[in-house]
Amino acid sequence: MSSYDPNNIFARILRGELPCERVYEDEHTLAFMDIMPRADGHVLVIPKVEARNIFDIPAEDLGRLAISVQKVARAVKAGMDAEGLTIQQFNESAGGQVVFHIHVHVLPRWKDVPLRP
Ligand code: DGP
Repeated sequence: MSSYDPNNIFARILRGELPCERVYEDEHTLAFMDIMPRADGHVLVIPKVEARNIFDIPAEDLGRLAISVQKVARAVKAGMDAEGLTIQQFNESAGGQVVFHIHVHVLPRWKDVPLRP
């Protein structure tokens, strides 16, 4: 299995080396606006633990991440007045992952409005 690269973009955001538009933070997780939004209000939720993707994140941290995703999902749905929500999470290049620090996409949705590519 591939290893964790501590210089990936989200690790650098966590260390404060790169800026982000922060929308939620607690002891274990951080949520911020996606720089290439595929929907208005597109948020990313990440754990603070060093984990590449679903294959190496410890179960306890995955649970904490899920709890934050639910909090962010509820806030984003209300804040954006969305009709629904899509949650996506990609693993390894073949699975569509580009940034190799595990993250969850929270995408507000409206009927008949497709996600942008
Ligand atoms: P993926 O690994 O396929 O889930 O895609 C990575 C996502 O991260 C993509 O939607 C764009 C976003 N992204 C990439 N670089 C940055 C960045 O520097 N800042 C922010 N806020 N988002 C980024």
